Order: sequence, then C-alpha cells, then structure tokens
Amino acid sequence: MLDRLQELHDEAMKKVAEAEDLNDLKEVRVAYLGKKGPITEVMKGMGKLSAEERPKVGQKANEVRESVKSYIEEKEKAFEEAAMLEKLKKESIDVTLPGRPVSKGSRHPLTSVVETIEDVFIGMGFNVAEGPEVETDYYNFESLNLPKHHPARDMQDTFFITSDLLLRTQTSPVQTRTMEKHEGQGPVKIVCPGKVYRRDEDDATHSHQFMQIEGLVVDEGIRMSDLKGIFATFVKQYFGEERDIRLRPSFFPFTEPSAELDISCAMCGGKGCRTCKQTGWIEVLGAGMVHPNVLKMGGFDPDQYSGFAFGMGVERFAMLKYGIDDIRHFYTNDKRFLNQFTRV
Ligand code: 2U9
Repeated sequence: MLDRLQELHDEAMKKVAEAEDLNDLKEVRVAYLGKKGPITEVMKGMGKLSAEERPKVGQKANEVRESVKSYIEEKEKAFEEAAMLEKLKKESIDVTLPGRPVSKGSRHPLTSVVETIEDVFIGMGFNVAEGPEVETDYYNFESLNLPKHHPARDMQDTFFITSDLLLRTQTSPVQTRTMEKHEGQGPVKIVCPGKVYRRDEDDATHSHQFMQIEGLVVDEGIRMSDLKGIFATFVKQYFGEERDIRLRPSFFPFTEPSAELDISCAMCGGKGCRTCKQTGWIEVLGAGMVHPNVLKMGGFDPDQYSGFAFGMGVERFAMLKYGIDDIRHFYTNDKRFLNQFTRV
C-alpha cells in the first residue's frame, strides 16, 4: 500500500508540474484529492491492515495528500500572480501620451446679448431683477391690468399648469413683485431678463420659449421724454452711434400711452430696403407710461408717482445684430452655429 501511495504521489506531482493553468490544477485536485480519488480509495482499505501497518499507511497517505495539496497551492498562487501581472500590464497607462484635446464651451449668444444689454442699462443706473418662471395668474395677468376674460389675454396664448399657475408669458411679474417690495417708495429702476413661454408654433420667427428683457422706472415726475432719452442712449450703445430712433403709437393693457420703438435700418441707412420692408425703420421694442392701475396694484400712488416700462425680445435683438435668419438656431445647439460666437 505504501508503494501504491508513493506511485499515486509521483503521478499527481507530475500532473501538477505539467498543469498549464488554474483549470488544469482544479482537475488534478479533484482527480487525486477528491472524495472519489485514488488516495481516498486506498485509505478506505486500511481497515484490512494490521494494527502495526495501519498508522504507517495513514501517515504516508496524509504526507501524500499534504505534499500534493501544497504543490497545487504553490502553483495556483504562481498562476494567479502571473494573471494579475498580465492584467496590470494591459491596464497600465502611458502617462507620456499626449492628452485628448478638451473642446471648450463658450457663452451662448443669447447669454452674451443679455449681458451686453444689462451692462448698458447698469451704466444708466438700473438694477437687474429676476423672478420665477412658474407664475400665478395674478402676477402674470391681473396685476398688469389684464383681468380674467380680458380680450388682450388672447394676445399671449399661455401654458397653464393649473387654473391659477402658468409658465410666465412675459417677465413683467418680476416688475410687479419688485414694486411690492418697495412698499410704495420710489425710485424703482430695474431691468428684468429671463425666459418666457407662449403657445406658439415654432417657425423661423416664432419660438414657444424665448428670452425677454423688460424694464421699469418708477419715480416722481417720470415723463415720456425720460423713456425716449433712455432709449436713445441704449440704441446708440447697443446698435451703434449712427442709429436714429422713433416712437410710434401702440397699445398695451399695462401702459398708457403706449408706443413702439423703431431704429433706423442699418442695411440701407434709412433709405428703404428688403430688410426694413422699404420703410427705412425696424421695430425693436414696445414701451409706454405705466398704467395707473398697474402702479396702484404694485403699491404705488399714481397721483404721486409715474413711470415708464418697456419690453424686448432678446432673440430679435441678437438676430438683428448678427444677421441670424432663423430663431430656431438658438435652441437646436448645433455647434457649427454656437462656435461662431466664442468671442461675442
Ligand atoms: C409692469 C408695467 C409695465 C412691459 C412692456 C412691452 C411694452 C412690450 C413686447 C416686446 C417684444 C413683448 O417680447 S415681446 O413680444 N413687450 O412691447 N412690454 S411695455 O410693461 C410693463 C411691465 C411691467 C409692472
């Protein structure tokens, strides 16, 4: 039996030596050390041995098992280490390789236009005010002299969230909220930039989401001539010294009297061309003296205070300044479009 065990030992050790991977080792382990393996078989026959032989065979069997087991473990460890080294080699990073270029973002053209316009107004003593895009019916309509069922509400088809909550159709609620904060004390001198929403079909000149900048000045003795003076300065600073302005009568429920501001056409210098539809003028914004009802709802006494307000579409300003022919360019994020404004 001792010879048989030695034979089995030599056989197993040879197989371990020949094993090429962890799988081979597993096979040897199962074949020689498993419950159904030959060493176990030999040990099962020990009952037939004499009392003298039994411990010797038992000891030999244990020595064989231990020897084979430790050789298998040694080789397993070597295979595992080799696999780890191989893995590390594959995963190693060559720190000397040049980096991939990171494409730098830039200011969105609308952001640049808003910032430029803000700067012009800040230069004339205005503050910048912002407010929520989800508004109540009161701030978006009622406080602006647009009670429920007022026909002028149709001018701005609205995204309603509930019967009382909506996506603001203009930034005017910010002005009312600011007036309330002033508690009837002038002066108020603010510009309010922000996103607004209207249920429009998107096309080259309409977008259901766009940017506005509105403004409000409230103080004692504010007149239409103040409005015109501010616009004369603003237009020359934003569009250029050579631009003229004119005011045309208009109507808005929140201003009385109301006007539209035109600037002389840059294409033809006022002579008339396709851009200005042969008129020599291009409409840029709406404005007017704040309606007494609106002053009252903002907490100001219309007998003591007066004010003017205005509103402009930022996309329109950007389109006029950079000759952009389709409003959808601002919202489709085509890098070929956006990259043209990296230094604007
Ligand atoms: C208060 C009082 C008055 C804001 C005004 C306009 C005229 C106007 C349009 C310009 C292009 C909207 O984006 S647009 O379609 N806006 O013509 N907005 S006066 O008047 C106000 C606002 C707030 C408290």
